[in-house]
Amino acid sequence: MEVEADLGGKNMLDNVSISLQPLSNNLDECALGTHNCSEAETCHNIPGSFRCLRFDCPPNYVRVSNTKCERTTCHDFMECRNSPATITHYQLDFQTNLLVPAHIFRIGPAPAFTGDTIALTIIKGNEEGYFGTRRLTPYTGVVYLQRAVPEPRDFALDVEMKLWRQGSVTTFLAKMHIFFTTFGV
Ligand SMILES: [Ca+2]
Repeated sequence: MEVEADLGGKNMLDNVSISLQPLSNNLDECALGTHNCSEAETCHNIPGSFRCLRFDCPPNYVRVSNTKCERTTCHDFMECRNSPATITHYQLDFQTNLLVPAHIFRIGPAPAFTGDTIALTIIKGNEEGYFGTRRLTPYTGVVYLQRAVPEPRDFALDVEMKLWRQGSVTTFLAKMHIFFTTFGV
């Protein structure tokens, strides 16, 4: 935007531009470096704030990416079948007062093969029954929100997926960090 003004014949305001800042509290503290997360933590920006998340791998797991741990060994049939082959962290942001029921994420093997069958179970973090699971196809399921979240709130949900493929069963664990915030303000 250019502004012209008559200042005694000399145009002092040539090429003045205006800058606009949205009137919201949506600063990205993670990008700005104003967060206080430690080296071992991952900064996650949310409207109005930020969170410091830890993606630690438990014993017997090795980190294969910033958000994923892989089991190194398993010793017997039951352990190999029932302990997660991988543990993966995900972060999701939603607005408070999302209309329910609402599918909040889809989960399934990638790639999926003909004959794959899954079962989903929320094994932690759903004590108040905000979430539910259902299968859409034999190899695709969703986690959905079934109770309204009226106030800003964080959830840490452990979702287990069991996959039956060619006669064997493998367990996968998704650790979901879910943030409900009031956008804008
Ligand atoms: Ca923020």
